[in-house]
Amino acid sequence: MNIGGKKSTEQGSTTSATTISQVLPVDDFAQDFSENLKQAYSEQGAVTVCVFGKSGCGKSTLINTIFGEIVADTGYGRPVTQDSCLYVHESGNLRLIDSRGAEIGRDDQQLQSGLDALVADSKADGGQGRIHVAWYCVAWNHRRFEDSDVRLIERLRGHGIPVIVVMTKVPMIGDRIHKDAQTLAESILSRGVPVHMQRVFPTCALADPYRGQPQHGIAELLDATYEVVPDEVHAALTSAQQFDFDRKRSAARKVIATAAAAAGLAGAPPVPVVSMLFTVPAQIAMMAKIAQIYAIPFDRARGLAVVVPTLGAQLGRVGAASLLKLIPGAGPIVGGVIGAAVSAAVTGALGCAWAVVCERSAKGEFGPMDLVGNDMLGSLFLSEFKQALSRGTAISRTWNPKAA
Ligand SMILES: Nc1nc2c(ncn2[C@@H]2O[C@H](COP(=O)(O)OP(=O)(O)OP(=O)(O)O)[C@@H](O)[C@H]2O)c(=O)[nH]1
Ligand SMILES: [Mg+2]
Repeated sequence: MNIGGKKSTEQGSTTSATTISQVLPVDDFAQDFSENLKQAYSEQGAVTVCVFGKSGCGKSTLINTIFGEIVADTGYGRPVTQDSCLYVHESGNLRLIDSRGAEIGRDDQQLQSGLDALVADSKADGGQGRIHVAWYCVAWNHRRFEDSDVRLIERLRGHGIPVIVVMTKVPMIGDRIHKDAQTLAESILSRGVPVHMQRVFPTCALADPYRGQPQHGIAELLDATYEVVPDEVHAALTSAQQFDFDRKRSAARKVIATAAAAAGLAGAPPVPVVSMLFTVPAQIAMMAKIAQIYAIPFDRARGLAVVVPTLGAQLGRVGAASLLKLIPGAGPIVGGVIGAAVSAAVTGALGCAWAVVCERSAKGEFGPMDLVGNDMLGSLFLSEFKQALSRGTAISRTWNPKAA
């Protein structure tokens, strides 16, 4: 039950900080967490998205809106072939192929040979580099959809790649898109191109408050992307995208519920309070998976995870039993031991509090890691942990950081 196999000697319902630091050695925790995190990242795989569109049509802006500012503007990526205009950018959970600076119509030959090279590569390495979806971007005000566009889409489909046509920078009033955008969408579809759902997805990735233009269409594009990519890369897509946090929360809830249920079973024989709190390997695996869902970079996740030993130390001061009284129906902690229901609630609360830390970090609320105050992080974590505990064993179902 204990991290690093160390045995707890704690018996009473309140314990000293020294006892907790023996039960929960910081170094052992960091080591175990790092190993679990490495495993979570290596198991997740990557989703491959290929983005086409004329120069300046808004590809990078769209990519940044959905995946965060990871690749599109700064990284040049690896050219697919010599003098290619397709670039491959790779991060843990995302492989992005950007037709940066390419002109469809002018660079057709290069684009097609780059595409063929990518598909051949992916077949050579057992389908690992398979392209899961192509976003074919057309700016609403280009007003033309040419034969070369049709040819490239047909080539993509010929390679078995689902194509989503994205119209970019589309002005909208109320729920009506600009009539010229509507006309262009109709003319694209009249060409009979084999595109997803036989529809065009109008988007505006960047709101323009001066013109009263809202951001729109991004959620629909993301939903369509989930529909076309294979199930086995949904987890990677959920981790990679930084737009729809409901999807991340829902994935985290599942991980928390599974770990809480397992802790309930594992905790069935009563165990000492503090050793139960944060020492179950399944809890560490749960935390690693949640960090992966929120795509927290490895070093940052390790830095943030110090909240757990910090909470252990805080509990040493306030007394673990007083905290466990927050759990509805927990009853008295007899002889410093707790049973299945409390184990499940503690694991659930730990997962919920950690997911809040991860979500706020992913949204950039904490700033650079060296400026993150451990006190601030520690008190956030403790407060979330308490709130989650007081919601009881059903927390994993009801947890929603927006409401917390
Ligand atoms: N208002 C508004 N401007 C946008 C939108 N999308 C892109 N832009 C602007 O259009 C310009 C070009 O956008 P990029 O995202 O760099 O275009 P790109 O397709 O990546 O261009 P290349 O990398 O050269 O092929 C930038 O000034 C963006 O700010 C949008 O949805 N709304
Ligand atoms: Mg670009």
